[in-house]
Amino acid sequence: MGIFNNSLFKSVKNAFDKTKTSISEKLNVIFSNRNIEAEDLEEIENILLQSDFGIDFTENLVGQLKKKIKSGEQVDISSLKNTIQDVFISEYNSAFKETVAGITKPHFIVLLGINGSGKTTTIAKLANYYSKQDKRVIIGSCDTFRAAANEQLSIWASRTNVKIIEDFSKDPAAVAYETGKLALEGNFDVVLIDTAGRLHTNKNLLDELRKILNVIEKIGQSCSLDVFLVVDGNSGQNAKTQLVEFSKVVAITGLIITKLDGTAKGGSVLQLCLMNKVPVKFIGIGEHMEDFAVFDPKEYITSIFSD
Ligand SMILES: Nc1nc2c(ncn2[C@@H]2O[C@H](COP(=O)(O)OP(=O)(O)OP(=O)(O)O)[C@@H](O)[C@H]2O)c(=O)[nH]1
Ligand SMILES: [Mg+2]
Repeated sequence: MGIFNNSLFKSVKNAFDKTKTSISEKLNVIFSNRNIEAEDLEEIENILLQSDFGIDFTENLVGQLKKKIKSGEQVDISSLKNTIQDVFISEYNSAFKETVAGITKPHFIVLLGINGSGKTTTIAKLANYYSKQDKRVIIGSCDTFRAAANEQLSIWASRTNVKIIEDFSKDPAAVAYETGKLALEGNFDVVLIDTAGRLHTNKNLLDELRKILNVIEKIGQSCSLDVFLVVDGNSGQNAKTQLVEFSKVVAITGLIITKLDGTAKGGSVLQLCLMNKVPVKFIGIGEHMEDFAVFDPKEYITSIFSD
């Protein structure tokens, strides 16, 4: 499903405005009236790195531009932007060839990530996304630290047909168990598990996370499970560390990158997904329920580099 043609969501084009300004328009200013020469490549490299496009991608791109220039091809601003888009799409497609996994009901989705990355907000967005598709959704609120912060979610859930399970007297794994059990008994389609924010360095909280996942794997043996790391799009290089470190503890099946509405570092999306071969599934582009989109690599790169 495309991100621009889905009426459920706000257009994401604007979300990448800052990134677009910081890269695409910078390139326009420099190269609008002349072709790109070999001595310009370092500057292009710097511009891409400043927007967090990452060293591997940038080097690959510059290598391809170098070849084109050497062979006598004229490279202007529009062929530069086309090459950037082609390199990204080809890297993305070769990294994620085999990601089409089957879904067995109920589908469990566990969100994890550091404090404040946007997990609870994203749980509400996902619940809204699936319930609008007439899926029966149940939420397990396995964050027993932030009862007050989750109140909003409960109020919202009580107004919709989304069921929410929370019990702040129980440990998070017990809430996950209760949610999973109800999901199976009640024939739900999607089970969303919110977890407390944690750093990869906090052993107790990582043990707790493993416990939650063990419970889910046991109770949902025959069900499909996704574990999504929720990353703030502003975290730049730190997002890489989060992905690498959390991956050592749990098998992360996808990324959700939030707060892309406020960052010029939209390039980090690309770097994160290509680096660890973990696909980006959804993006957050604002604080409201509809400020959310399924990630589509082609539309993402086009929204930054098309004029
Ligand atoms: N602009 C913007 N703000 C967002 C987005 N997603 C979440 N936020 C805001 O980020 C802040 C933290 O969001 P939460 O959903 O509470 O984050 P959390 O990961 O659940 O936080 P903890 O449970 O404390 O770890 C809130 O003020 C949200 O409104 C987004 O896509 N864009
Ligand atoms: Mg939360």
